[in-house]
Amino acid sequence: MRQTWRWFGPRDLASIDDMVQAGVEGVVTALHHVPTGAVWTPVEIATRQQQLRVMKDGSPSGIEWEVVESLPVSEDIKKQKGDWRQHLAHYRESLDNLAAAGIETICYNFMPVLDWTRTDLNHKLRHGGTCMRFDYVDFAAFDIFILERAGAREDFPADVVSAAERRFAEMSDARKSALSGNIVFGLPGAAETMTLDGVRAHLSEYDNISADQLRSNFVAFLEDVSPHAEKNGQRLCCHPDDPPFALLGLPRVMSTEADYAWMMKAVDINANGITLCSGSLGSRPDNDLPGMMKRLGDRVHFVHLRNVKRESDALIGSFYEAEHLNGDTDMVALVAEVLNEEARRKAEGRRDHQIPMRPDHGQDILDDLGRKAQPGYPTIGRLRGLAELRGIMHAFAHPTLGLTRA
Ligand code: DNO
Repeated sequence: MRQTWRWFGPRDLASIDDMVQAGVEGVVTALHHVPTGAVWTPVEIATRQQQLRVMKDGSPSGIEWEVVESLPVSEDIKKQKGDWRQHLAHYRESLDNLAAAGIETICYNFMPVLDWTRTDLNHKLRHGGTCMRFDYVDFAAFDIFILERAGAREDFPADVVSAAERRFAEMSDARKSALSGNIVFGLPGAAETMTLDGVRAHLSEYDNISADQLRSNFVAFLEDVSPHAEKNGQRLCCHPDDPPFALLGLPRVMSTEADYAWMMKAVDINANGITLCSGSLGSRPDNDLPGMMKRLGDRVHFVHLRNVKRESDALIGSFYEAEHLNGDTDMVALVAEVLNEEARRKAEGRRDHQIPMRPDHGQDILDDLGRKAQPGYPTIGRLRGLAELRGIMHAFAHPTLGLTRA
């Protein structure tokens, strides 16, 4: 596995020097400042590449931009409205420009309106650190009583609705606005940041878009861009819905193994692949991560290693972001499957036999606390995750265990 690290650009509190000290081998980044739908020009791409190549003292960093996360898909493309055809042309052009700069792995997602969603960004843990959390009752309280979305009540089980009613009655104004902020104002990497009215307007655009319609729009996107990526020697990889279930009445179509199997079949080429995010998928008990890696691995082009702890046995429920080795996903079994897949590809002579992974998210611990990094992206918590994952990889690579690191 290629050990990569997400970097949000020059304003990221984790610097190039930090990444080098962490032993990172490659960088995951994006042109976050370019509006969704616009072309990523060769100049902008080259500027980002240059920024990465130098340390504070001017010496070479030795690390390169290896994965794009994300080249965002516009709402117009998801809805097939407005400028969607032009946005597709821009997407292909951005892929060409990235290919010319030597960048082959491109992550994106197909979640309507909201990207990833949490209700708490600083949930206090017993050890004194903090993590992100998704509280289903808080989310229901937001949807039913703050956003006041028509039909919201019917989308939750009755016990959740009554718990949300009680929760909302006790909520301070400060908590109400923090909760709204956490949910809709955009977490790092999200393409859009919005107001409550903005969300209502976006939601109404999906009134007539069923899950099946969204799937068919998704296939149109894939049919357009993935053969193009294949021709360029690139690999697209779709990030799962986070959390992997429908929110705010919006369709979500990339939440389960069946969704991925369907997507791969819909356009059956290598460039139409997967970002296996163990944290996103892992918040559903019916997603078996090591099994998914085994069965879908042929087209897994990027891996996010992260763990969550589910707080109930229900299919949909609350969860928090656990330590990388401590949640509900068996991380050792998952890493073993990724290494098996790499060995299989190597034996086949595939040039993409090394799969980039990044330690995804991390708890805020030690000096992370109060440092106000991007939510979910503290330096020390992530470094701890990387170190733990690296330990597993290292042990598996040892000849006595019989798995070879590609
Ligand atoms: C959160 C991330 C997401 C992800 C996008 C991919 O940490 O996993 O923001 O980058 O959904 O398109």
